[in-house]
Amino acid sequence: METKPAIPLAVLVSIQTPEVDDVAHEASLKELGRLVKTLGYEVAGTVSQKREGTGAGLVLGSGKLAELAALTGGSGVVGSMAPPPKSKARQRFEGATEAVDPVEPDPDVARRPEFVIVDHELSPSQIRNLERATGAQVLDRTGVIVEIFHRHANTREAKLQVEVARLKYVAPRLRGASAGGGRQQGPGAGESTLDLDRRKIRDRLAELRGQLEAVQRDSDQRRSARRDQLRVALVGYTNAGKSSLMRALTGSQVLVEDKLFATLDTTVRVLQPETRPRVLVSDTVGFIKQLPHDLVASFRSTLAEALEASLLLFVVDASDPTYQAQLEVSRSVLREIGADAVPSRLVLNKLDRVDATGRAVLVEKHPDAILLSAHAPDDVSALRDTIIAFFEAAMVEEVLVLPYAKQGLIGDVYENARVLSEEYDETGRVLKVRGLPGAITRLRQSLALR
Ligand SMILES: Nc1nc2c(ncn2[C@@H]2O[C@H](COP(=O)(O)OP(=O)(O)OP(=O)(O)O)[C@@H](O)[C@H]2O)c(=O)[nH]1
Ligand SMILES: [Mg+2]
Repeated sequence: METKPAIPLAVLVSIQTPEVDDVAHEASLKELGRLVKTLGYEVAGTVSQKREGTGAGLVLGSGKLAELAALTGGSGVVGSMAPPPKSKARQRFEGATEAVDPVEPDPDVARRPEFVIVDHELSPSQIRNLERATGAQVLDRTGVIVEIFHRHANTREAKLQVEVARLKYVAPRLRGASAGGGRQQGPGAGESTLDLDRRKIRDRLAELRGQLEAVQRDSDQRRSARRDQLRVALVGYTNAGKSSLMRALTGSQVLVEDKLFATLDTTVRVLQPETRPRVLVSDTVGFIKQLPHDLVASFRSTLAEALEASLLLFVVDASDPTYQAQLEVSRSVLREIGADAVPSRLVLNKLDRVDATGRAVLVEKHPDAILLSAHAPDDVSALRDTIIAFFEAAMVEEVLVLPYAKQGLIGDVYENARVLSEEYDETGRVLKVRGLPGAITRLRQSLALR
């Protein structure tokens, strides 16, 4: 008889430190809930505590810890000799592929949450202590995000990048496990498997990096072939509506979903209706609060699309009460990858969900922003006009001479510039063109070669 595996239950844990106000705390917790749902778990409860900071060894005070343990069925104390239920979480990181852990049904007791998800970055010993006290598997925010990326990655490049980030997340946690594990398992025993694990991880990382380099060379080439084209990139917080705008602007069928990190791979499509020269639009991976540094680093090449664009459309969900914090996060990620020098326009999306008062506030706060709804065709068409106007302003008009011996290059000219007029004289085809200065310089160079 086949039984459907039950959806794993998870308890969220959050600590509100004094510098975090109630709105931000609520929002963060709500976001964590959505992340956990994206992972395929169901949120069974929440334990929050106001604290000065997270203690070195324990995340929660003893009272709250007992409250949490009552939910998960753990002892509520760290000092017990019961070994942590470790490994399951670790095994999953080490390559087990099943999407959800099957849950053993126990008809006698109500199902207990088997995951504790903490809205903070935890040290390896904090994870271990919490696992001991709760009897559940513990994941921190980073662990959840890394895991989501792992499940959603589609292209070879994204898969390789995520595996690198994942191994880098696991490695220090293994190291942490040695400190406590050695004591309990007797001298040497834990240590040697640990060394083996670490060596395996190092070897695998080296192998992955080699593969990534090869894949990235290919994508660099593809990008370099596009370098002179008119390019605009949609960037911003996850779920802001980048892919929705991408669809509306390019008529493409990219994935739009009301979940976090729906998009992990960059897609490039032509702005519709097509212009001359055509404009390429890229949809990119979204950002999130506390995006693990390794993931930022490993998505550098995906985000290179953003770096090389002439214009960034900075998409924000204006209907979200915490949109300003999201904006800040996105800005800092872009700074981190060095894209803050690229000209950008702020796009305040989901305006259909903002009332008149809210709109007035937005206009006042962000006088230069484009306010729109990705679902309103008129708004999208106005955005298209703004994009075109941006490129028009950057374009120059020049005359190129295409020698008779080089007629084969005409396609290149048409691809990268708008041909305003064509005449023939004794030197060749004389073309008056309009395009970006960089594109025209490169065309001139290729016409002058030999
Ligand atoms: N009401 C409303 N909903 C919108 C608008 N734009 C997008 N959405 C919804 O917001 C959700 C997220 O949209 P996406 O386009 O997938 O967002 P994204 O920025 O690509 O998200 P990630 O790929 O996860 O980073 C979807 O449910 C969309 O239908 C809008 O203008 N108004
Ligand atoms: Mg998307």
